[in-house]
This record gives sequence, structure tokens and C-alpha cells, in this order.
Amino acid sequence: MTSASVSDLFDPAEWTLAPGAEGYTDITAHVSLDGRIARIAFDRPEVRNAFRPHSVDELYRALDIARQDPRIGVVLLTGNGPSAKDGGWAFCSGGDQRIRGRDGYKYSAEETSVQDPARAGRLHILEVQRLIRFMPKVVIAVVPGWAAGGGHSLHVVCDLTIASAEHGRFKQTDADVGSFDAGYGSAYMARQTGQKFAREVFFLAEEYSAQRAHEMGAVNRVVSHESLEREAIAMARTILTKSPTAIRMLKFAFNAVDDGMVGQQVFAGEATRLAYGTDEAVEGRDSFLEKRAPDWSPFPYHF
Ligand code: S0N
Repeated sequence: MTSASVSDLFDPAEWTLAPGAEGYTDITAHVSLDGRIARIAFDRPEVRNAFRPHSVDELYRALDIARQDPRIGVVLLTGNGPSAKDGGWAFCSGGDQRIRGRDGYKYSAEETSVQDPARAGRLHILEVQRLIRFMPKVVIAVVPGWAAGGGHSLHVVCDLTIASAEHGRFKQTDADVGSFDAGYGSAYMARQTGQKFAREVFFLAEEYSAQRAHEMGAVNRVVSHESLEREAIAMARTILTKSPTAIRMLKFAFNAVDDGMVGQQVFAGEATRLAYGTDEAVEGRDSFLEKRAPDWSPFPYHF
């Protein structure tokens, strides 16, 4: 696969194909040569990287493979480009409006050869949002162009966003097309920018430059277009110098305040996993297996 066939910003010297990525049609998935960073990209530049149900299936699969890979610490989510039609760049323009049915996104003959009524109408991009939110790794939205509609929501749910100064554009078109992300896309955005800006972005559906989105608190870094992926990789490399456990616990701690009981569950699950590594937990397990009362005497009530 040549650089040009992936994206003009893609550096083939950095990446190798991710496991299982050979068959993808709507996305591309790569891992860095040392196996520690994943690059997953929408690959429908002719429609500003809009996703159809099949795109979302592939995206979910690629993200889940990255989630389960113990070597990968950071995921870059981006959009390939530019469009061969008009040279336009996009991160993602949300759901493909050409195939939106009355009750969501329909699989049609052009979408898949397998007609599965159980899957019709699923807004399963929300499952992708939750995967990004709950994966114990940092996910960076790398925005080379438009982030619109459901694509805007995806950048919002990512842990960090880096955007192209020249082509990065943000627009929440949901209300223009009778759609609304009433979950993370809006409520979590309000956490980032404050209520006034988030309401403006949704109610006016205007276009914002990367710089303006940065000023609002929705974008971490604005960099030159040509350096976008290099800078994203540099951010990832910095994160990879940190303690994986610290990063994981911090991500879940940042999430927990907005995620209710599920946030508590995710954070607590990690705490429990850490506790299993202590002598105290080993004593609890061993006492059960050895059919004796546990001896907690070596373990303090206060440090
Ligand atoms: C992105 C925009 C602003 C770019 O404008 P620009 O640069 O002028 O390009 P265009 O000429 O408009 O586009 C180039 C070609 O690409 C096609 N195209 C663009 N976006 C889409 C799309 N989303 N679906 C299908 N085709 C698209 C154009 O038609 C054009 O094709 P040609 O050359 O053949 O004419 C601008 O394109 C724009 O506004 N796009 C639409 C953005 C949008 O409204 N997206 C949908 C929003 N809703 C969702 O995403 C719902 C799904 C979802 O994620 C969700 C699920 C559950 C709950 C909530 C949500 C949620 O909304 O977040």
C-alpha cells in the first residue's frame, strides 16, 4: 500500500498494516512499527468521510482490536484525504445522509450483501463512542478537515483533539438534518467548552475554524496541515513515556464524574484489578482455597 493510496498526510515509514485490516473497505487501520500506536482512519474522502453502517462495523472492529492489544497505548483516529473529486479534507462528516432511513441507518443492497433486519436502523456509532470513552488508552482525534455532525461528536468524545490550522473545520449540523446527539456529543461538549459555546455550536450550526474551536476549549492543538500527523505521533510518543496504569486511572477518573454508576464501575474495576495484586488480596484468596480463616493482621487500616 503506497502512501498516496492511504492519505497525503500518511507517512508509510511510520506504519504497518494492523491485524485484520486487509479486508477493510471504508476505513484503514495501521500500527506503528514498534506496535505501540494505532492509526485508524475513515477512508471515504469523496463524501467527506461520512460513515455508513458498514463503516461503523469496521471502525468498531479496528478500535476493539486496538483496545485489546496490550502493546498499544495510544490510538489516533483520523480521516484520509484529500477527496479526489475536489481536494477537500475531512475527519468525518457523520452519518451518510443518502442512506438514512426513517428509523435510523438502514442496511441496503448497496451496503451489504447480507440483509439482517435485526441490524436495520441501528445508530451503532454510539457503541463506537462508548468504546472510545471506555477503552483504557488515550484516543486522539486527528482532524485534517471537516468534523461535522456525528463526526463532530466523535472528535468531542476522543480524549484529545489536534487539528489542521489550514483545513480543520468544525460544524455541528445535527439540527440542520433533524438529528441530535443528546449524549456525549452535546452534554460532554458542554463540559469542555461551557454551556454557552456548546449551545451556540448546536443551535446555530455555524462553521468554526480549528483556531476558534481551540479558543472555545474543544481542541487541544492547532498545527500546520503538513505536520498534522507528525505532531499527533509526537503527542502519542509523549503519552507513551508515562505510566500506563497512571494514564488509565486518570482517564477513568476524568470520565467518572460524568459517567454516573457506569463511570464508577469502570474506575472501580481497575481499582479491583490493582487490589488483586496486593498481598492482602492474595491472603483472601488463599484462605478460601486453604479452607481457613483469613489472617488480615499484617494489613493496616491506615497508611
Ligand atoms: C461536511 C460539510 C460541511 C462539508 O461541506 P463542503 O466542503 O462544502 O463539501 P460538500 O460539497 O457538502 O460535500 C462533498 C461531497 O460529500 C458529500 N457528503 C458530505 N457529507 C456527507 C454526509 N454526511 N453524507 C453523505 N454525503 C455527504 C456531499 O454530498 C458531496 O457529494 P457530491 O460531490 O456528490 O455532491 C458538508 O458536506 C455537510 O454539511 N455534510 C453533512 C453533515 C451532516 O449533516 N452529517 C450528518 C449529521 N448526523 C449524523 O451524523 C447522525 C449520525 C450520528 O452520528 C448520531 C447517532 C446517534 C445520535 C446522534 C448522532 C449524531 O448526530 O451525532
